[in-house]
Amino acid sequence: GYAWADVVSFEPASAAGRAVRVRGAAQAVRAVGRRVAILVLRQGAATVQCVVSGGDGGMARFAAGLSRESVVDVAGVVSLPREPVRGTTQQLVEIQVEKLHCISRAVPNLPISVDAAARSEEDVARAKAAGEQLVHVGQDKRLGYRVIDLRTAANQAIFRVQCQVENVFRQVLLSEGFVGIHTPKLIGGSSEGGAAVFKLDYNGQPACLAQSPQLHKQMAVCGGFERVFEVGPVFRAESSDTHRHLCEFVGLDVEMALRDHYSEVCDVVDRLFVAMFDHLNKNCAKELEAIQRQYPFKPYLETTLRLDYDEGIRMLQEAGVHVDPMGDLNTGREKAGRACSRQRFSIACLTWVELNHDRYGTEFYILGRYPSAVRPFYTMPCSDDPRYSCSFDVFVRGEEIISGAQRVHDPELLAAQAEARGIDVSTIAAYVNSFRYGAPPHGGFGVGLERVVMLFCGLGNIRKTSLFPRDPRRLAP
Ligand code: ATP
Ligand code: AMO
Repeated sequence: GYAWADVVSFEPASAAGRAVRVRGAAQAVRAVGRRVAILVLRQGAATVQCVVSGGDGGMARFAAGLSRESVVDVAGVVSLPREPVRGTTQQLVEIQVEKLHCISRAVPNLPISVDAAARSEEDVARAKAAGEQLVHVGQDKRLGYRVIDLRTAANQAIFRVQCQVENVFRQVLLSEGFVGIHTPKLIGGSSEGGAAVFKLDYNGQPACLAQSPQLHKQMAVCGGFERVFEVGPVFRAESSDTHRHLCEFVGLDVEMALRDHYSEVCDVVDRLFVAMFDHLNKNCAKELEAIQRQYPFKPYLETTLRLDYDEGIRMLQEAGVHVDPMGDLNTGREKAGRACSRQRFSIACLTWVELNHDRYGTEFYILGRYPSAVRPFYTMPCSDDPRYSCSFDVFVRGEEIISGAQRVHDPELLAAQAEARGIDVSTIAAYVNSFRYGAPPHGGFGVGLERVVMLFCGLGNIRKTSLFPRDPRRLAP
């Protein structure tokens, strides 16, 4: 009999001569003469060549007629090819097919081909220079047929890397005594105070989809949990299409009791992300290589740099870039970026990335002590100068991946800060009141999972790191 086998686990030495049964997608089929067909079978990111021959050529003709991406079962014997097979992940083994069944037929004219979706910009440019016509499939079309698009080697790798990011986040925090929680996503008011909130009707009461677990993760700390984390969906009614905003993303959130200073939160960020990048470089080398083949990027530099906002502004000014010392560095940067529409980053942002890279040899940095005016209502002002706040943002390659801060745990100050920002305090009364029954000083941070993967892998567009992205226009598939 033939034993079920996985393509990825074939070892040339032990697999040769084994009678196997394999189910996979017909990635490519071609006839070789009248009696032989070559079928490339794909399972996940692994591919193997199958040789269909023998008899009167009937099975080879059937194979050659299979539509690409049809799901097929082959049964046969593993053999060692005379030369390494080109274009498959299993180059040192092939299968001599004895039986072939089509399990599920794909339509003959696929809306996009996996080959075309897997092409790098360089491949297309090279072909064009050589006078060849290679179809380029745009991102929008690829996302429209995401089920096919996800089958490329780079996409298979991106979501394996994403899974590792989430896993390291949990493992490191669990090892530091944090407890995982789940907060409600249906809430009575906006948690970030911004306009970007999805409103809905909750059995007759006005309600919102949570813009972050902010209020309830703080309430969990008030509830006696010293250190909590959450992995869950975050909803933002973003109205403009950017390369880094989604309307639904996966939030990795942390909240913890503080002893002295919000730098205790930065310490957790530091340990967590250095461990994470280290883990990815060590354990996801194959995946990173597959991503790099389609989307080339520079290797990551593994140290963290910590600077205060003022120092960052000063560095930029010394480099001759004009920035408002009390304005939002992020927003200012974005506005400049928008003005020159083909350029993703402004001069300030590019200069900032280069300054840190050249002077400190890193593209990963924590910028602290932001001006209070550009931070959310729940942020603790600095005790020495309330124009500044106990807050920070974390950047990878010049773009934000994390926001964090110490929170106000005095209910009167909290209500006053909310009101000053035009928030109706009655919509967050339960939250404000939870600081009336004894509340420890605390702080935390929020990370966007898709942004971490996008920036770590240098992917340039957040849609690439969301399985089925929800952007301002896209609600399907
Ligand atoms: P983040 O979560 O990164 O802090 P945000 O939602 O708080 O982002 P800001 O960084 O304050 O937003 O930027 C303000 C607005 O500028 C965003 O809502 C977005 O619509 C727009 N924007 C952001 N990045 C870009 C960009 N690269 N190009 C054009 N517009 C952008
Ligand atoms: P903030 O609004 O900065 O902070 O969000 C935290 C992190 O979430 C990611 N992010 C997004 N990712 C994809 N699409 C979006 N539209 C989007 N918006 C934000 C970013 C960002 O750094 N409550 C605070 C966090 C805290 O202080 O604990 C908050 O939500 O990676």
